[in-house]
Amino acid sequence: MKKKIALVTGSAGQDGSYLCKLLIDKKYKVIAADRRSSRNSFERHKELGIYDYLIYEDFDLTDLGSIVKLLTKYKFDEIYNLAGQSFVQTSFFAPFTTSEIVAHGVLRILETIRMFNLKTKFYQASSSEMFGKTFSSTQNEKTMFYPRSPYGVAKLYAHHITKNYRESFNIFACSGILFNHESPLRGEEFVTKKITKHLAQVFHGKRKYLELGNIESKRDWGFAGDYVEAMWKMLQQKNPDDYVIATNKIFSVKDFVNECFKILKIKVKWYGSGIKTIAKDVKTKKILVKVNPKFFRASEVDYLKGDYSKAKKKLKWIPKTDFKKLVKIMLDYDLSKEEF
Ligand code: GDR
Repeated sequence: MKKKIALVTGSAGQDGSYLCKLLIDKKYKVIAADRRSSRNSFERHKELGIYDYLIYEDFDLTDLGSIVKLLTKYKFDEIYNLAGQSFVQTSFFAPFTTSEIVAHGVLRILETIRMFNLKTKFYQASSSEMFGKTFSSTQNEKTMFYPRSPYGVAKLYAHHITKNYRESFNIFACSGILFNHESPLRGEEFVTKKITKHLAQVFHGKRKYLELGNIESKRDWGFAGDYVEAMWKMLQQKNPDDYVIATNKIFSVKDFVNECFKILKIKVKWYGSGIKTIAKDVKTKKILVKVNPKFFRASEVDYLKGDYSKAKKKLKWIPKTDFKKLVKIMLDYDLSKEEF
């Protein structure tokens, strides 16, 4: 049987790496496309043992020529667009760049598919950040959007334009509205990885304390490895559609920190509130966590909890990794990395 060909943009990132592995395991020919500057040394691909199985191509979402060149070079069966500026905080300092990549980048791909009448299926990485200042206790595909950052606004444009091209030009285009998804391969700018890495360093005596922003913020945290399976499943359906992918459980940033201390068997006590919050080791009295206003955002998303019942029903997808297990695999990974 002929191998399916898939394109993964942003392949060097956390999701890109897990998705490439999943597609390789499913015997796809996988084209891994990244901006030259984000390619680094493909550490994540090496970590997952897929480096030698991928075909690497340069790709830039801000450059229409680069998109046309790549999309017409291969006959893709599936395109997964995971590239982009994915850090919410950065989007407040680089709103134009963020919009160019996150919003117009998607339009460039869709226009290329339309103009060249490409028979590919298309997956767009939408985000729970689009719900932002939500008024609903859980968010699903029908919940109103209220983005709270240039990143969230740009993602919302991309979400709507994907739907618009699906409806206007009959393109098989799906959006996965993914809630926060983490793993040992998560970038260090995101809070979960920062916590596990910095606490592993504290544990091994390489760092005095962990500094955080808003620790009261609540998220629905899942495992990236589970979530890429949902992406693939979306493109295997008869009809294109949009799906929320989440765990339907919420925990605060502080809960995440406390879970780490539990695993480390360090008893801590929290003192103060807001920017004056600290956590001290009960035994040694040393400060192990401090809140620093530097890490607060211009406007915050306080609470996100995803209702994934549509994905459960139609895709037969459920998250396999719960919060405790997720924290454990991330912390164990960093404890072993930081040991020497
Ligand atoms: P988020 O993830 O913005 O939800 O977007 P992030 O991990 O950056 O923040 C989660 C929450 O933690 C609070 N926080 C801190 N965040 C960071 N990064 N660093 C800190 O020191 C810190 N202290 C507290 C934040 O204020 C926030 O409330 C992620 C990204 O992966 C997006 O690309 C993706 O679309 C969404 O998840 C779903």
